[in-house]
Amino acid sequence: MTQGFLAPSARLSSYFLPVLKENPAEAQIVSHRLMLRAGLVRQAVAGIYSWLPLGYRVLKKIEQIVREEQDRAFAHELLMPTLQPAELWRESGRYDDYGKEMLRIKDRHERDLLYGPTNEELITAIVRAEVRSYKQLPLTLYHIQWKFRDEVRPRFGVMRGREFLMKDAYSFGLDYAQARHAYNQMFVAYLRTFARMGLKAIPMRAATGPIGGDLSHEFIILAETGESEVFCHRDLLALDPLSSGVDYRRDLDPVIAPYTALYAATDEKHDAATCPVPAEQLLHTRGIEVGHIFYFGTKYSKPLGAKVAGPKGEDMFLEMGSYGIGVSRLVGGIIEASHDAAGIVWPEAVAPFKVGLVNLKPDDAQVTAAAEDLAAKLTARGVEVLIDDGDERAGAKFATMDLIGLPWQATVGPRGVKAGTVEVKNRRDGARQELSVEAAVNRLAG
Ligand code: 5CA
Repeated sequence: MTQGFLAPSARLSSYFLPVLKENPAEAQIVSHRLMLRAGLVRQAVAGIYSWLPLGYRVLKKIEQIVREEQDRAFAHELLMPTLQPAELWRESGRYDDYGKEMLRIKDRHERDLLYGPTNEELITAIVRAEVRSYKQLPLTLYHIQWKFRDEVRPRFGVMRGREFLMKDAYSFGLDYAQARHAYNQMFVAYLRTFARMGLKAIPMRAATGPIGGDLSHEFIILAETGESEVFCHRDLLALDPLSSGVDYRRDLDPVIAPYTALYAATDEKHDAATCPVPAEQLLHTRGIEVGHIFYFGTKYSKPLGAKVAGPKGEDMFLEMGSYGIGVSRLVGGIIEASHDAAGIVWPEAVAPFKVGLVNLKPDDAQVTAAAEDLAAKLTARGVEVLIDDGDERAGAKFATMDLIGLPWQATVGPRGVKAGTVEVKNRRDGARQELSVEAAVNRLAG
């Protein structure tokens, strides 16, 4: 369906889609190569990218799925700035701990600022100033904002960038029970979010690193080119989080139990000696971390003094967790999981357009009228269409369509116009069908 905030259609003759015929030498993994070749991004400087129109549409669609599932789980969206005052990070003790990964900036008054690598301190400061009573809890807030981490080795394009788009949520509860419920809500929201993007993301017990705390899960999609080494029970691949609805107010332990009951761990947590899974059921592979959730109790609320009056009037420090999704990393991750020799194969939910409409003879008035008519009928049905009305030869047009990976291709040419038909091709399985215009519209709008 058309997403109201994105243009419903575009014409290649006037679009900005700089595709590359050759593989760029600097790209080591397939998603990075394809993102450059399909004109999705261009590097500004190491680890920092501009999002070109086609790539930006994918980024926005991923962002929107993330947003819908956060909202459904009772998290509320806000927007914090990219720049933060250093004082807050001195309060938590992380200003020095974070080391060279943090980009430190001085303003004209010599005040220390930093480009946020994450937002625990800033959100805690907001909540400590406004939330005074246990009656205002529990509360989960999130934003989708650019982060900066001066990674030693930015690589693999948007997968390990220095500037990257993250969804980060923060939960505030009165006690462990509230904090744990918020953790479970995000656990389930993550399962649904990644499944909607056509991904199998497996939650794994993980180390907590600089965010801290003692309970954490990474959500990892399996891919040979992934940076993490992972071990998990094969049965995890068979679970489908979208097979039933979910009530986020209810106890969610039974919903997450099928996932947490099966063994899954990154190499940091895996121990071959104690691993309970028999070798034939253990999957040992690599993966891409697309999300990470943490419960860390009062790690930030205590040093920052974030407390509320409890039911008996006593001061209680807020019990917190934080929950990240790598929105820009997901663009690369989805391509790693879904491509073939000819190019990207977008899952429909995140495709920049649903249909690529190839006009084989733009200088033929009848063919062009038929192509325009089909485009108008499709957009009227809410289908996003990229119309190739350029004058390249047919082979080059089809190669570009395959490369950019729109789920469907519809071809209008002189032969079809005479017969009153359109050729419809599915990008994933390559199946082609000659359909009447009406049948084609119904198929593509279905
Ligand atoms: N504050 C917590 C949760 S909000 C946090 O920052 N967690 S994180 O460090 O694990 O990052 C969350 C997600 O951002 C990761 O799971 C990953 O998908 C993404 N991410 C982290 N670093 C990068 C990077 N350098 N490039 C692209 N994405 C990244």
